[in-house]
Amino acid sequence: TNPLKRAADKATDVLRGDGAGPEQGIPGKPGPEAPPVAEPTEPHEPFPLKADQTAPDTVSPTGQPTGADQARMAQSGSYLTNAQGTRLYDTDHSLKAGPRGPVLLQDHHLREKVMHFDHERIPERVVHARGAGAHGVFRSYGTAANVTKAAFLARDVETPVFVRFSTVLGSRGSADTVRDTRGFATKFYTSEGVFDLVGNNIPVFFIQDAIKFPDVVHAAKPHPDREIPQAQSAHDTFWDFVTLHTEATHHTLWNMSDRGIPRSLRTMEGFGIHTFRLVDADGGTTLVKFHWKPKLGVHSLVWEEAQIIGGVDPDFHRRDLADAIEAGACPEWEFGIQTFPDTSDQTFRGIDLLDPTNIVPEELAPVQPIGLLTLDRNPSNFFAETEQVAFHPGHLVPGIDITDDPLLAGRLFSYLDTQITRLGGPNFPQIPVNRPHAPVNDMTRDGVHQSAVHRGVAPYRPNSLDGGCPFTAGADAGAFVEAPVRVPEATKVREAPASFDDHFSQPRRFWLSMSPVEREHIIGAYTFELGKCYEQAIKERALRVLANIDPELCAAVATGLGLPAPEPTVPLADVAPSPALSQVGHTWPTDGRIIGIISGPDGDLDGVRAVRQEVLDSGMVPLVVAPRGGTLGSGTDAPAVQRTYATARSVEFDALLVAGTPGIGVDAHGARDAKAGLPTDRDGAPDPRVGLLLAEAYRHGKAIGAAKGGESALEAAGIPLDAPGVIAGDGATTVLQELTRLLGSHRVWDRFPSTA
Ligand code: HDD
Repeated sequence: TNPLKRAADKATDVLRGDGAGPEQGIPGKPGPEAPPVAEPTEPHEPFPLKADQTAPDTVSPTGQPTGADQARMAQSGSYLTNAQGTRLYDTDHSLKAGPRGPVLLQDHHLREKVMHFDHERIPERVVHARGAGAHGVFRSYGTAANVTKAAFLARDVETPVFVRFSTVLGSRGSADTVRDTRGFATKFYTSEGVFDLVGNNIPVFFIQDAIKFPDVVHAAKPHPDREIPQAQSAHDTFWDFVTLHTEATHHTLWNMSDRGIPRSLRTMEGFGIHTFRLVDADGGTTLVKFHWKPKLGVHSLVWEEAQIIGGVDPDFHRRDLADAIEAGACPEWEFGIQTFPDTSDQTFRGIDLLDPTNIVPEELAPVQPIGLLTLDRNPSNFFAETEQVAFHPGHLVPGIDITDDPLLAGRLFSYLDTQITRLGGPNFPQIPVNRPHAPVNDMTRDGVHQSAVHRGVAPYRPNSLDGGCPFTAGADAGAFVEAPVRVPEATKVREAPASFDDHFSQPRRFWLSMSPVEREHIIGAYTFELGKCYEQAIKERALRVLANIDPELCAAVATGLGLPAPEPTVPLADVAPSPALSQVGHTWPTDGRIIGIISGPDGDLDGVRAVRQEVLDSGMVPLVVAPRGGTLGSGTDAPAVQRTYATARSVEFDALLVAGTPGIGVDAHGARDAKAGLPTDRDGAPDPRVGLLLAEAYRHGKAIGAAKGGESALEAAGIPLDAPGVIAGDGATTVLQELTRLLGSHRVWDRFPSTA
């Protein structure tokens, strides 16, 4: 149990006294029977400091170092105090004129406590408000050392990182599994300063110029009159914008694909999107695109799962990430770069590298691994770390520079600006999670929330009063020096280059690269989203856009909407598919996969025990699902029950195994057997919630197994025992082996109608 809580409970008990009035616990005024002083019996040590929370090199007014010690000050000592460090004897009652009398204005503790509470919320991020973060480490292979002088990319360098994943559209409290782009922002605390890679799980963007960002966000956010729908793109204003503004077509298509509903944050790719410029030690430059490749593979939910989870467990992704890290199944991504020569036209094989709606297929420019990211520590305080972390694409280090992508240019302005509103002033780099691990010696001073006490009298250059310090460094001493790139002579215009005008060939490549089942999902997503729109004109316009991607896609969605399919208005692009874009057809590790083992008190308990152990031994997670909580059966080795028929839902499991007879559980209200409400001709049928578990898992293409009589539960759920991915056998562990093999492909793809 939590020592903090125990101490707090004990202290409260002591203060309350046994039958004594509240005043009897006041220190110094003991009642006759109460102990004289409230002594917490198990004071806790200060929380351990985090390496990433060391502060700028400054001193406090008392000459004590701040920063590291300041972080410790956040919670220290055994006694409850006010914000000024004065100990409190009671924080549960306002100061009153007698127990039933009016509250006194002079209650300064009440005033301070409520004042702070009133200001606990800060503005949520205008986009990417819903997020989850984790600490980790980046280990560099050194394979990029020939193209960049960035110290953290040299061979075998370890750099602490903080990563924040997010959805884009929803508010802070919105559901995790909505159809949306996911943010993938990484803060590298390098020895040369902070480098932020502020990317997404989709390699292209809606717009080519940052000046359109307010438009796309206003269109995608809830309607301004009723503020609905929350965290959805399935509404008129979104589709109005993306069908009028066809440069959004490529990103929208990715959103409508399985990429828009990741299975887990641990199974998402990440992309830097823009083309960046790497600079080597001799000043040579290379254009690159950054990639994060998850070791567990790229996996998604199916749409029905995503919708169910939105209600059943809105924190699904956040919980999954934190649980995995806590269990030691630390997620890993390989960092990679696609490299391109830094030519004057900044194109590669005809693809404009400055257009952020373009990818370069991996078949044309392979992703070369340059390091490994491991997330191994959960934040200890969500607000302090995940909420207050502030990313900025302009946080660059020597060896990594920007290009003239017009989307990136606007971002360089926007991210600093937004932190001033969100974090209340310009000193947000001093917030612990934002502090660089390299020494900071800047000449910015003062401002709201200044927490450094700077030394010296001359925060300006040149100066003589501080001995001319600090000095500027040259490139040879680790300074960030902009790559001396030639800017073409030109006339000021508000225009995009003609090469930005092709809005359909890249989406067509994506569509052609999808497997049949992925195409079916895309058709389903467009049909759903456009079906939620009210305006006929928007649906018709959307179909005209789809016709320019592919007639088959357009016709299928048109059928679903009950509208005629229009003809393309541009010639269909002749592009080769990029197989790397498909998520289907690979085999992946099964680490961390969740196996639901369903059984009842009369089930195959030996089988449950054996399967549980094998699942654990192979790095997966067993969850025993049974009619009631507690243990399954009796005896010291009776398996513990993690989910009951009332609390389990299929969406949590990657595969299900029924070991023997599942039995009947208590209904959701705990009042009676679930069977009691069933018609008598269902007597002998398993619990209907087991049927729902199995039927959903079957519909969602999950591997399902049954052993020792569990087959009858499958049959009762209408699942054919000879269907693809359904394994029936006598030994539970033999069935498990087959299920594990199937899990390597993530789902039983053969079960989806389109591939039958
Ligand atoms: Fe942005 C947040 C990713 C274009 C303006 N953005 C934000 C976050 C991510 C991205 C992952 C959340 C960071 C966090 O976890 O704190 N944004 C992108 C990508 C873009 C992009 C990959 C295009 C390639 N963004 C973009 C543009 C603008 C912004 C063009 C403005 C002109 N983005 C912001 C912002 C946010 C933000 C308003 C909100 C909170 C924050 O910055 O710190 O400034």
